[in-house]
Order: sequence, then structure tokens, then C-alpha cells
Amino acid sequence: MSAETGNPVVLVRREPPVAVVTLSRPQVLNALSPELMETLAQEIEALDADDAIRAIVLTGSGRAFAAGADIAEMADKDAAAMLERDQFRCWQRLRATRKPLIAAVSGYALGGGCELAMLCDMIIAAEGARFGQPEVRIGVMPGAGGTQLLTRALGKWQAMELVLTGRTLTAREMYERGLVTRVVPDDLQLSEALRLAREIASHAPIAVRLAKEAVQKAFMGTLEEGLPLERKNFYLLFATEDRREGMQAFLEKRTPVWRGK
Ligand code: CO8
Repeated sequence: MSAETGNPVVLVRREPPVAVVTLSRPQVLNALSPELMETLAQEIEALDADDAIRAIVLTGSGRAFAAGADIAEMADKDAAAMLERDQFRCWQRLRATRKPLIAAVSGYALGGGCELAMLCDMIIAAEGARFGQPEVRIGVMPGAGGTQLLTRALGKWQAMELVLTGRTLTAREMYERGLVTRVVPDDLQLSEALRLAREIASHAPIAVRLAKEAVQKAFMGTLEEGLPLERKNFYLLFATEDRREGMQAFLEKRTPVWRGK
């Protein structure tokens, strides 16, 4: 429950094998207050530990996915107070999610909101969604991965323009630059993200988890680190019952039955 309004700031809907997590501070465009981030980390961790859930969709509400960190809440803080609070621990907890995390974005995904979308494994964006890192306009800079992730996704020269001007890009522009997985008509982002989540959830859970880990490694590390990890995970899957079942089902021309083992 939010201390200000008495309403929950994060809503969770479980529809096994998938779940939808909704940011719910629409009156402030889902500004990411410390309370919201802590609740979000707790809820996602709970879903990550829930055997019935195999993929998680994260979405916004009202006019935004999220318009960034809560400026009103940060405005009077000094460096020591910000450091002491260590809000980025929540972001680390979210980054540790092992199940696929799909962002369904409509409206604004700005600052921390853009960073939260980028923290997800896939981004389904409505035509009208807008992405950007406007922090320089209020005298700060991205702090939850924006400079690093945008540069990896877009390359130095395009990321630099976004970060130094604070300009926003449309969903289609982000798609063309490789940051958005798919653009869909307005209001279809959630149903499309759910469709994708269910498709992923229909596959062998351990294979999905290890494959996600390997793609993340490719994004975060070097090829020298990534290739051995991919190979290790590939071999590891031969120790699972699901791998045996998947190949047997293929040979017997039937649908596999996954046991998550
Ligand atoms: N924080 C707090 N309140 C916000 C925020 C925000 N980030 N964004 C919007 N609001 C509030 C507004 O103050 C307004 O409240 P009220 O109705 O009480 O005046 C309400 O939401 C609606 O907003 P607007 O009236 O401004 O709506 P507009 O349609 O005119 O404009 C914009 C929409 C363009 C999105 C505009 O609201 C805006 O520029 N918002 C701020 C965007 C921004 O600068 N984001 C970056 C913040 S800094 C950051 O994210 C750093 C990340 C560091 C790590 C993350 C840690 C969590």
C-alpha cells in the first residue's frame, strides 16, 4: 500500500504460467519512488521463485510506463542522503530475475522508466510510446544503467545524442535502432506481451532460463566469457529430463510435456 494514497503502487495478476506486474502511480506518471521500487523488487522476486510462473510481463498504467525517478521525492536530497539510501540495490535485485521479463510499454518511458524497460529482456511497445533519458534537463544524468545500456544497444553516437540532449524517440525509432522488440498498435502492447510470455512459457523452463542467462552474458560481457558460458549451459541441459522428453517427443511426432526437471 502506498503511504500517500492508501492504494497499492504495484499490482500483480497471476495467470499461470504467466504473471502481469503493473506500476500503479498513474497520478504522477508512475514515477519510480523508493517505495515503488522496493515493492516491485519484492513482487518480482516472489514471482521468480514461484514454480507456477514461467514468464513475467511488466507494464505501466495511465499515460506512462514510467516517467522516471520521483523528482519530487529526490529534489531536496544531497549526495550523502542519496548514497546512504542505496536505491540501486532494488535494481540489482531486478536484474537478477531468472525468468523472462517482458516490458509492455505505452506512453512515456523516460529516465528511470526507460532504464526499467531496458532492464527487461524484451520490450513490446505501443506506437505512441516515447523513450528517452531526459535527466540532463533537470541537472542530473542516468543512474540506473541508461548510459551503459543505450550505448550498447544504439552505439556511442546515437546514445550520446539521446543522453546529452534529453530528446525522446518514438517506439518505431527505437525499434529501428534495435532497442524495441516489436511495435504494436496503441492498446495492444499488453495482449501482445502476454502472447509472447505464453509462447515462451510453453517451452522447457530450464532451457529458457539457461538460454536467457547466455544471451545476457553476450550483452554484458565479452565473447571470450560468453562462448564458454553458452557451451556450459548447452551441456548442462543434457542433464535435464526435459531435454530427453523434448527430443523424444520430436522423434515421436508429439507435443512434449515439460516437468521443469
Ligand atoms: N517524478 C515525479 N512526478 C512526476 C514525474 C517524475 N519523474 N513525471 C511526471 N510527474 C508528475 C507531474 O509533476 C504531474 O504532477 P501534478 O499533476 O501534481 O502536477 C503529473 O505527473 C503529470 O505530469 P505533467 O503534468 O508534467 O504531464 P505532461 O503531459 O505535461 O508532461 C512529461 C509529461 C513530459 C513526461 C513530464 O511529466 C516530464 O517531463 N516528467 C519528468 C521526466 C523526467 O525528467 N524523468 C527523469 C527523472 S530523473 C531519473 O529518472 C533518474 C533515474 C535514476 C535512477 C532511477 C532511480 C529510481
